Amino acid sequence: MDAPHGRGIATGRAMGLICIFNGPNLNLLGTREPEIYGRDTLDDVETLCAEKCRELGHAMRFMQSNSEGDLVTWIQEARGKADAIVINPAAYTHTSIAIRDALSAFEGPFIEVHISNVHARESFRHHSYVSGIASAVIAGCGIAGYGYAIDTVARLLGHD
Ligand code: CA2
Repeated sequence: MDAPHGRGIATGRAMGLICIFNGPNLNLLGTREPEIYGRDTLDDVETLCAEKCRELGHAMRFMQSNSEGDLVTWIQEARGKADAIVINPAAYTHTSIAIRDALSAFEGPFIEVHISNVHARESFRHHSYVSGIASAVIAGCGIAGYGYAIDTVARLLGHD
């Protein structure tokens, strides 16, 4: 239900910005490996996130890149602007100290999301460079995990 009891800008409450960052190959979502990632596309993920942010009265920035440097730059740019980050670093989860270092410099909470249950897959997906500094980690819930992450961010920010 939409803003029946004081949610969002209609009531004059300041909207916090949530940045949602997606790593390499997530632009292919819905085109291959539906048994692992489902049939939803990245556009569907963006729509889900936009609806959840609107419901909770947050502004949203949703981005995807196949480049590690883009992700590092966007995380740096979120400093002082975003209230929280939701990130699916995709394969960089398992390789990137640079993304971990950028996230450690972000002052707000961040949540790591994986569509699949990485722990039930190949052993190289069991280690994450970012989980140890994340406020929460969500894996194996499909694209619904992004919505759970936004709910969790709103609770952590005291905006739920
Ligand atoms: O489960 C997740 O969300 C992952 O972050 C997805 C990454 C994978 O490397 C991580 O281990 C777990 C892969 C994203 C690529 O997604 C594709 C989707 C369809 C076709 C090809 C790739």
